[in-house]
Amino acid sequence: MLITKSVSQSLQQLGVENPEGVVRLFADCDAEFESILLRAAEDPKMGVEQWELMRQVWLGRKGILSHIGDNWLKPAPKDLKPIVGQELNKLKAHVEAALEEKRKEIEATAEQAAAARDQIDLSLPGVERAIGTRHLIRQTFDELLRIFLSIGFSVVEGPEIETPYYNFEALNIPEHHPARDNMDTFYIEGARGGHLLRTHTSPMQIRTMEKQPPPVRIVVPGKVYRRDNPDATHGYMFHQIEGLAVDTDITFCDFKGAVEYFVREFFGPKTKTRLRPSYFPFTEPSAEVDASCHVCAGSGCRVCKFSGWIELFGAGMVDPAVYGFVNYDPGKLSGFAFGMGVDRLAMMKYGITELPLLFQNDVRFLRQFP
Ligand code: 2NL
Repeated sequence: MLITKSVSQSLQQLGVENPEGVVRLFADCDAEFESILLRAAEDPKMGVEQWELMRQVWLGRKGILSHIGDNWLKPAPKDLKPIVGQELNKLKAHVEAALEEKRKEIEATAEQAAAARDQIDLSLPGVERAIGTRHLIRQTFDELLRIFLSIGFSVVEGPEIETPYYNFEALNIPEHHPARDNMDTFYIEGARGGHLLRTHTSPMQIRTMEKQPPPVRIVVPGKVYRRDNPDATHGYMFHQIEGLAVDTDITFCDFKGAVEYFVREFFGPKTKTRLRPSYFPFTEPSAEVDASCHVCAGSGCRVCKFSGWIELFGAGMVDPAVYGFVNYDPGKLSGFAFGMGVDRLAMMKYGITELPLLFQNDVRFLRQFP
């Protein structure tokens, strides 16, 4: 029988009757503890919890040493009691010391493992974070603004929610003009006095002229909204830059010169410009500005639909009727204005055929315009 199993019996039941027997019994007990300890130390399954369990088994309230106290020491005959007490204390001290040493050892190796885990390998390459780039539309805006700033225009911005007066009335677009149809314009429901999403950035030109006397030389960049059925080249929102120059001596030549300068700056110095007659309620005369195709230089290709020309934007001399709305004197003042779609210009310049690519934010697309 294992000695550790015999602790539920008394010395008398174990047949131990003299001091020598007691010493031998405790020596066997100690040897058994040693051998258990040795085997456990070599067992890879022994973790923190298993060692704690071992401590309970030996030193716990209902552990082996406690049983020895109850079953060997307490009922021992008077003459054996001192030696049993001595031996029990010796065994207890040994077990305590051995298990405590083991505990410290485990703690130390756990600390070492944690320290090893936390070691930073400074030779590893760092984490590179992409910082991103300006979106192609932003890049195009910046380029357009750079060109107009270089010939003396300033930049003005304003609200996307406007009143019909600034968006239509003051631009000489009367009440029943088809552009005001709610097929083309987003009206905001329930707004007192009626509000709408601006269909062009012109309202800001009107507001600027209302506030300041001529000369005026401004460009107005921003988002504008029109009810279109979305397809490869149309959305319900697009980016626009409109420009306005008003002074006492601005002629059609100034208009043409500014337009030609802009086209050469944006598409390259060899680009030719062509004006075609057009109509806008707020300009007279009005023109469509075409540029010679930057892909085939005018000889005809798919991009220009074999015409040699690409339609860029609409423009014209400001209709005198517009001055009437802002208290400018149409007898003394003249000027030109233009409105261009930024998305369209970006698509033409960079050979993009699908408008949605500009708004899907797919990095495979964006990466091509660093
Ligand atoms: C186009 C054509 C244009 C204007 C916008 C304008 C503004 C004022 C007075 C006169 Cl305050 N004109 N703007 C003039 C001509 C054409 O836009 O197709 N835009 C996308």
